[in-house]
Amino acid sequence: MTAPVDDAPWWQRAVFYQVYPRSFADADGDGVGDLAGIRAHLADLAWLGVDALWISPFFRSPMADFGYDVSDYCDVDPLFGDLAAFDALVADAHRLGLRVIIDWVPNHTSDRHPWFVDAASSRDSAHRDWYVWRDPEQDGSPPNNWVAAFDLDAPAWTFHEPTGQWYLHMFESAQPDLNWDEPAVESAMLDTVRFWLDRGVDGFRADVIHGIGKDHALPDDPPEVEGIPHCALNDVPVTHERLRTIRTLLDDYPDDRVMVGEVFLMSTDAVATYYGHDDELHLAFNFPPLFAPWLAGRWAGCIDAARRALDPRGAWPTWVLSNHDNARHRTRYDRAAARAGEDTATGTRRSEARARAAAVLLLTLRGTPFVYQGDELGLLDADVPEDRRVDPGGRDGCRAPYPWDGSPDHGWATPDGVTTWLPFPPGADSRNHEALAAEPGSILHLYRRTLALRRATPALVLGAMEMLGSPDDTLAYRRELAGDTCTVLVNFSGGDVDVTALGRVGAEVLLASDDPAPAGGWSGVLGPDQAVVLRG
Ligand code: ISL
Repeated sequence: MTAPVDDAPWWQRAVFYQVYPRSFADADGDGVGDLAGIRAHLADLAWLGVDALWISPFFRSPMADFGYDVSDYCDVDPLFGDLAAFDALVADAHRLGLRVIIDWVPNHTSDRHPWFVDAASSRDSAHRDWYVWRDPEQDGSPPNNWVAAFDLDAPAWTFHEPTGQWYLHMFESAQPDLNWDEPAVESAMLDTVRFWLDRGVDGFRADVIHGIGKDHALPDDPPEVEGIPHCALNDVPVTHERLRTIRTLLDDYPDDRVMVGEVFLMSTDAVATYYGHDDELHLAFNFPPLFAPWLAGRWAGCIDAARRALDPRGAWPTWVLSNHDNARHRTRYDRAAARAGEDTATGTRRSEARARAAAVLLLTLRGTPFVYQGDELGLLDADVPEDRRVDPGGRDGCRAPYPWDGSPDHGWATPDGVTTWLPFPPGADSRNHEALAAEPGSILHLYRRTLALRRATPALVLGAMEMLGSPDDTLAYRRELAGDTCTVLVNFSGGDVDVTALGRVGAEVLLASDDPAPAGGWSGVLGPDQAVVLRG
């Protein structure tokens, strides 16, 4: 029975692949990736077997936050190409069956956006109210205690001498927050959405979308907020109204355009509210798994929290292990293990095995997975020497250029004297796309096999998910759709674990994270950091 699969919107069935355009592929040899570079490698992504790309910002930008400071929402920064290059990319992607979503940055603009330049020109300017301005307190201090995301010692406010007021910025001072209470802001930002929908994009990843509503009173934050800067909370009802307006706009277009929102709240219950009642975000990132260590208990908790928060709303989960803002999961797991006393020899052996098992976990949970570029090569974060660090948020390591081959410039065609904007990740001479594509046992092929298995197995895509009791340090779950079932077992420990009690000895092994061609029935014992998918 295939009807439920065909009926479900594409974004529930899809595996997304996040492209960070500065670091994916470079067609013009300036050491920074570009749209033509992405286009030249679309066939590699189709070969891998992902369904859709999310491309991080490529809009005009002074690059204070590497594109998340936008100075023109409706144009391509010359560093990345032009609108024609974007159109060509989308046309080729669609020909290959790949969908394309792009980043939308609605919370803030660049301070060089013409709107802010005008807003800062005088208190009476036409765009003054498009941003959040406040008078100083009596002692001259900022209006409240909010701190900026990348420097928790600095206020989220910058004093603008010429006009004598503070302006709000959740991030860098070069990223002033838009004031969505001003109707003209909402309508101008909706126009930017229409602009790209009309150009044929399949949807958007919306940056810190929960920021578009803010409490008018701008109250002080409580002293302790878990893991995030205080002003990132912004959990107010008006945001949901605005999301409903955005949703209506998207749903009025044909072909199921999607919006996946970055709701940077550490509570899955809170994130769930941003799906509304199937009338706000189609999808929302859920970040606790992005910070979860490689521990079965923590993962069981994340899975349970997502089910409890999302299922009653009929909301569809998302799963993310890595992105451009955080250390890659392989690096995170290795660091945590080293802190816990794992020795180097064991760590080296387990590192790759953990990355492989995590891939199988990511791609078999119920929900839409997002693969961060390079995770399919098992990349580690680059070691970026101090004199090459560029990001104000300290996130350079996970943004290292993608190594395409084993040549000295790893396929980046940089002329003599030009270096890539960041150094390559460790071991790129052998850990690169070309080398791993030539090796059937590589992690790249494991991703490809798992993606192929997903496509061939509707239960893994849309099936219900039931957790099965399993020994300590392991997770076991069954996926089921219309009578088709398969079972996923994951071992989070560095030793063998006997799972015979699950009664699956002899079952057909559809996939094993450490073995390209598992033959015969399952033994009932999970190897160290091994994940397997069994039929039935
Ligand atoms: O990067 C972080 C931690 O190092 C996060 O707190 C991050 O700031 C948060 O996820 C919001 O991220 C998004 O908006 C930022 C931009 O710098 C990030 O790259 C983007 O993903 C501001 O636009």
